[in-house]
Amino acid sequence: MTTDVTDTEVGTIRSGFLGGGFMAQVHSRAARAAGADTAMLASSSPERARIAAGELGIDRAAMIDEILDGDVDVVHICTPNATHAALALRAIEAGKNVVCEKPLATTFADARRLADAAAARGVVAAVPFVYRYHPMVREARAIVAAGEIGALLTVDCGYLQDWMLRPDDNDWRATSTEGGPSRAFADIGSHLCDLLEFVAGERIVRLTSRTRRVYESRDGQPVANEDAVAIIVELASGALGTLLISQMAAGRKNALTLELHGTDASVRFDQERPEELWVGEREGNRTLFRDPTTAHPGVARFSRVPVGHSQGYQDAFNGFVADVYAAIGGETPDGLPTFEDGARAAQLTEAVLRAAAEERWVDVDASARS
Ligand code: SOE
Repeated sequence: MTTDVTDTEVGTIRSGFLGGGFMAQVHSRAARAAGADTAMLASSSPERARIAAGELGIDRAAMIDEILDGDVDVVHICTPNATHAALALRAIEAGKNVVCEKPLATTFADARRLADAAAARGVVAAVPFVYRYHPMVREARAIVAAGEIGALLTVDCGYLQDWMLRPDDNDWRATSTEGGPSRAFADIGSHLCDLLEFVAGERIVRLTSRTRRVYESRDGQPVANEDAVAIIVELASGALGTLLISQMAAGRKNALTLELHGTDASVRFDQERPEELWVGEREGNRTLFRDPTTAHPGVARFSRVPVGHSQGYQDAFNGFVADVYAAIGGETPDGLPTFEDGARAAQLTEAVLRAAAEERWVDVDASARS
């Protein structure tokens, strides 16, 4: 078990950061925990970069070009959604490894191009679907993969927040120019679908959806995308399920829940209680707690602190960045979310919007072709 995050030191990796907000803070903490030099940060202005570099403990502020063309091994893109595609392509073309915040791009075509460009250039290119790094998510995935729930029948999943509940709650994500055509789904539904497919070990093949925009404007700004999405999904095995995504669910702060029902058992993960995994059976239910000594093979490495000391979101992020840096060092860590997964999320986003607009079932793969 890795009890000391510096065990995952990757030596002298030099990291650059584009953006100076909350996600840049999370990324830079994880980079330092992985033993990297957090060398440079660029933001929307030189002054903003200077302030953010000081607040986040980055060696120095820089201009974007200085980072993309400069002496860094990996670029962390933590800027508004609409800027991701161009910045990620620039970094790939400069031969940099890239960690790009989700959504990777606001269209599937752009996301697909980025995944292909990263593969052609031979750089490590990752997207932080970090909920994969909670140990009890990996335990759920191992239980399903071992056939311990039997054949998957149904799924009941959700991702609920309330930070956009009030009419004056606003954010760059709500505008089409910076946020893109989808907000709630692209921002958090993408996490939910990634985690569902990751744990279930199979893909969503068809879906139908309805979206809802509650306020046409926020804080005097027109709103261009959705607050909530209700989705019915069909997976490759024929399993059926419902997904509810909302950023206006009063009292729900970051309530990502995943429940899978099989012919023998069910499992339920609740991101707000990440140390636990519920297992349900006809003969009775039980709650598993994170414990590397009893975990399934391959799961123990995700425990980063001793049992009984709760692990959380930043620990999951630290595990993700440590795996990115290990991949830069030539390793192939299991379950690393790459630009391929970012492209998948963009493909699902377009399928969800198309199903809602045309009020019909959509074949996910086909929807991306037409
Ligand atoms: C806001 O919805 C947000 O910060 C997302 O952008 C993150 O991806 C999610 O993990 C938490 O909520």
